[in-house]
Amino acid sequence: MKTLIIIPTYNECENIERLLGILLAKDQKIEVLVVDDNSPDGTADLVKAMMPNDARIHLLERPGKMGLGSAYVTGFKYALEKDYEYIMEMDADFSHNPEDVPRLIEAAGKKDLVIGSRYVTGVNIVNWPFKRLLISYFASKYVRIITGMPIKDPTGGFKCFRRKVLEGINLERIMSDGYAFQIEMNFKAWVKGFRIQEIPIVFTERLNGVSKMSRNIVWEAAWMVWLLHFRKLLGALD
Ligand SMILES: Nc1nc2c(ncn2[C@@H]2O[C@H](COP(=O)(O)OP(=O)(O)OP(=O)(O)O)[C@@H](O)[C@H]2O)c(=O)[nH]1
Ligand SMILES: [Mg+2]
Repeated sequence: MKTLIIIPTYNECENIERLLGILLAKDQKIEVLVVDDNSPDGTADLVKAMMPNDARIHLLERPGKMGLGSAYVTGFKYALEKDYEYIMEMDADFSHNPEDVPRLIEAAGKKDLVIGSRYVTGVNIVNWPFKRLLISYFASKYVRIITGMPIKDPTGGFKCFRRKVLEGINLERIMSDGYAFQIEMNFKAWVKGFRIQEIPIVFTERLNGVSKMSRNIVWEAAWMVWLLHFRKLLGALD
């Protein structure tokens, strides 16, 4: 059964080649899909240069920076058109350790959605300023209290979905883009009764390249949890 690792990129020229090399060397059943938003630093060109050497590298190019959530939705649709059983989300900046990929896939063999979690065993984050850590940690608690969803790291972006989860969620109706995108996917999977498991990972702040995340994605997440909660109560979650 094949795995597709979806990697959204925006200016990741310092990371992408090395990351793809490591991932593809792990297992022949692993393929990668880079969803690049016309990165000015030429990330897509580096991927294209690698493609003739390995048929397991795929690339979707979008005309401009359109956000993380829509990049993943595009990647999910691509995966569902093909025969992938395991579909993963992963950042390009090595915050997610490629060495953890086999563990996530293995766990997904027995579950429907596996989340690489920073908060199962204490706080596993390297190199974050204390303030950012506090925001993330309490945001996770806030999400849990309002939605009732029993997930300790609802905003984490290192995940493995079984195909049926993505088939069971209406991808046209995904509303959010930043941290809220992760919450929304988890919430919709949870409401549908899919089995979710968190496994511990260590998250390391990026060493190369710059962050693309803005302040307002925190606010998007803050109100999105209420929207999701009330839609569920009204039976209007789709
Ligand atoms: N295609 C696409 N990829 C994006 C976009 N925004 C971010 N990314 C990618 O999504 C992943 C996560 O973005 P980051 O900038 O690392 O966000 P973050 O991890 O919250 O921020 P840092 O802690 O600073 O790394 C990276 O692989 C980015 O290149 C976007 O608009 N489009
Ligand atoms: Mg990052």
